[in-house]
Amino acid sequence: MTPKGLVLVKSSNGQWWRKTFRELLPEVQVVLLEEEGYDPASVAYAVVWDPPIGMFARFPNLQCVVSIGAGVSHILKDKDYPQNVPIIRTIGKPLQTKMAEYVVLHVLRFHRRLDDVMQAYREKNWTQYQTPLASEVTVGVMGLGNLGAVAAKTLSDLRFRVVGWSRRGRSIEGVEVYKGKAQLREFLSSVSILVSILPQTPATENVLCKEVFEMIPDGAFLINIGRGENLVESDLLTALNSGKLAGATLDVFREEPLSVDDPLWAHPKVLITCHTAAAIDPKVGGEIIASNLRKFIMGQEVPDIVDIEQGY
Ligand code: NDP
Ligand code: OXD
Repeated sequence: MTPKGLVLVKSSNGQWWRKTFRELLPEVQVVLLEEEGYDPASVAYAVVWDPPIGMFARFPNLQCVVSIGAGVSHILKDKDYPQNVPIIRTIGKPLQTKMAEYVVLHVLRFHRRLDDVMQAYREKNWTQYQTPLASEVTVGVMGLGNLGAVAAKTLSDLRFRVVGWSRRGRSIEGVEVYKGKAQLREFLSSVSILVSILPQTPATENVLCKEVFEMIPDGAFLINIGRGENLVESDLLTALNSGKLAGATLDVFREEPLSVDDPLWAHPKVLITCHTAAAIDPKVGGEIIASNLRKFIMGQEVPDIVDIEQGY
């Protein structure tokens, strides 16, 4: 079936997407946002990462938008986003595995005191650090969606005590689940390592703030992988400097790339990774996106449609 209308791509890697669609979805015609000479009214589908504000208003006949990634805050930050145009987000097993790997890596870094071990090694200092059993350590996972649920289950399989928190709650084997604001304090009350894999929505913005840090036991660690907008950076610095929090791993930031002047870079208790926790693998991502778009065009059921009203 030859679809009517163009597929518009907004990506820093537009030519790669053109080639990928030629191979995987040859029935569509691709234009890149930066190109000229196409009629905006003929754009029917958009495949985007970080589109400029106002972009969607230029295309009156859009039928769907595909996010090159699991998150959609880069799309919904546009207040004029046409609410009747469905958004398909991109996830899949490889992304879940990557995210779980990242979470395990950074939880174990804190749990097994890797920074101290590395320091002792550099000093040729024979210190045998004792660490508690995983079952004596509580890891809290905020956000139990496609990525958070798999990360929580993986930690539980490693024998950590795992508690999870989400808006509506859900059942995950080996995980004690709490839901909503009413159960936030109880969720946080025993957490030694807090992992946030929340989307950015109006309800989650600034959720990682002073009030939350005060609800966690002293000396806990934070890992933020969801979105930078969910964290109040100044509250984090205060909590780290006072010793309330013992350390943080941050993968996402309000402004990316993080400015070289940002105090987080130099903070001794902070490790920064550059939004790489579960960066989508281009080949796998291309295959998922081409398959989802084909399903949409053919009128078939498409997985991972976003609830635009909730923002994720
Ligand atoms: P999902 O949409 O599958 O899950 C989101 C989870 O967050 C759900 O459990 C949802 O609760 C919960 N949630 C949403 N709003 C609230 C709220 N107000 N209070 C409590 N819980 C809430 O998302 P994914 O798991 O696929 O991805 C999560 C986020 O991870 C993405 O939106 C993106 O920002 C980020 N991400 C980061 C990457 C990186 O490399 N750093 C890579 C990929 C994604 P409920 O289950 O009740 O609906
Ligand atoms: C995503 C991301 O949303 O990489 O997929 O952050």
